[in-house]
Amino acid sequence: MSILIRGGTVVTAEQSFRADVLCDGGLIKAVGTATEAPAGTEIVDAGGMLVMPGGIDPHTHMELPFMGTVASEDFYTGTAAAMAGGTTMIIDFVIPNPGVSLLEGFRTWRGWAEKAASDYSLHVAVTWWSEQVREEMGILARDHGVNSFKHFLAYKNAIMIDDGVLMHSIGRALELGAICTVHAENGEAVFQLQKKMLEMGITGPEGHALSRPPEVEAEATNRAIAIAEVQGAPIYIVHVSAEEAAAAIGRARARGVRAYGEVLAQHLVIDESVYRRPDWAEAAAYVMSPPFRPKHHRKALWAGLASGQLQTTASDHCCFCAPQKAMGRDNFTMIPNGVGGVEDRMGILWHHGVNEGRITANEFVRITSTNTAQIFNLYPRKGAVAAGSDADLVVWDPQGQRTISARTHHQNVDFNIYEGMTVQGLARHTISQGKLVWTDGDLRAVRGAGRYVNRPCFAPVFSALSRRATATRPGAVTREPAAAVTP
Ligand code: URQ
Ligand code: ZN
Ligand code: ZN
Repeated sequence: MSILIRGGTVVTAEQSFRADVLCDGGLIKAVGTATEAPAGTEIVDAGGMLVMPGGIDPHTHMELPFMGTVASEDFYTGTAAAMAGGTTMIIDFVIPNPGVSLLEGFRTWRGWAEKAASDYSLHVAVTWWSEQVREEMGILARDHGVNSFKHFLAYKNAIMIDDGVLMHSIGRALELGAICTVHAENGEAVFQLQKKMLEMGITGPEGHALSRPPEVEAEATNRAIAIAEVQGAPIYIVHVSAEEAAAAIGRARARGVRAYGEVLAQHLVIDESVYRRPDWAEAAAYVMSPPFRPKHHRKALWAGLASGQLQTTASDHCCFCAPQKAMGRDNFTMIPNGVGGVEDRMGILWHHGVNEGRITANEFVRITSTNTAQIFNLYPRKGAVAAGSDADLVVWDPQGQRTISARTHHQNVDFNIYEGMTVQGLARHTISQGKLVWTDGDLRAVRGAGRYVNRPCFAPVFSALSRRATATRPGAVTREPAAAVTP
């Protein structure tokens, strides 16, 4: 079944131009004007609208077992909601408990993700270290298309690792040509601040923010960068929320370190006042880590995205309904950390970014799709509007308006952190694998239609590093991208 998207303006990370887009067999076949369409082609009228690469969300946690419960959104409902918002691929996380085989964890998550409605891939978390972990990282990289490994410097007594594990893992990833990503908060400091809050009688959601000040994020960000830098390795910091952390990434990049930063849409528009809402459930719904910050942090995050100092945007979609959040009714440290947002990321970024003149439409594409595709070696299969790329596209209506609400969203969670916000700019049509999956409010997601997408490692740079290590102090290491990712 072929689709011709006609009359729109194609917007890529590099340029905007009038063109029709012909899709067939799950791929983009032609981008140009006066494109002939085979008989039976479905026409999508994109007049007055923009045709962009489908969003890629590099940070989601569908059906994550966490803090004694399981996230309420599963891989089917979560990818369906994502497509309703213009996102056509997610990268989720395998998070094995310490001592559990990474390969076993990977197989478990692959089973859960079978129900996905859109394409997806999986980062794998290193939550402990041994020769077995070293070995399994190699197997995952070589045989299962894993080129990114996650590390939590927070969540003490659960999945938090120490600097030794991070040092080993970054070194191993470098050998493989994979990249390490980090949740950067000093978990020991958080743990002790949590105890202090409780001893002071602060048990509500406000204690969550007070126990995770920007300083604990900045410290861990600097530490993660340093542990990568001394090995000449790249590093990717997830959910950068504090200006001090953004600055640490900017300084590292200026020194030639290949450091990347990811910003969550919610940290750009919601501030820490939510934790002071009188209704406990309303405040607890916003408990996530890093927490929402005072407003002044936003400026640095937007500036980082507009300047290229920060590269990607995500949702960190990790949903818990009110009864789950209520597990921490008397003790904020028991409130499952996580919020939704996979459906609203693109609309929030377009409205507050492009409409308000903070970023251009091309930068919007860069930070919602293309940069993620390039960093995780999915490009140009994903994150591009070009012949031969996957037909994952969004027809974006810059005039369309909608008011965000849990009453109308497609996410499987009873709360929407953007409740009541009106945005101008929305996905009018979403095409996944060359099929219309969302059109004018009609969601046609198919359970299990999604594919696991391999992400080949970059050429191992260890040899280059060892050459450099003898000649000079370890510094920036260029990552020669592997050959174009073949569908
Ligand atoms: O830390 C994360 O990224 C996961 C556990 C989701 N929860 C959160 O609060 N960000
Ligand atoms: Zn995290
Ligand atoms: Zn996360």
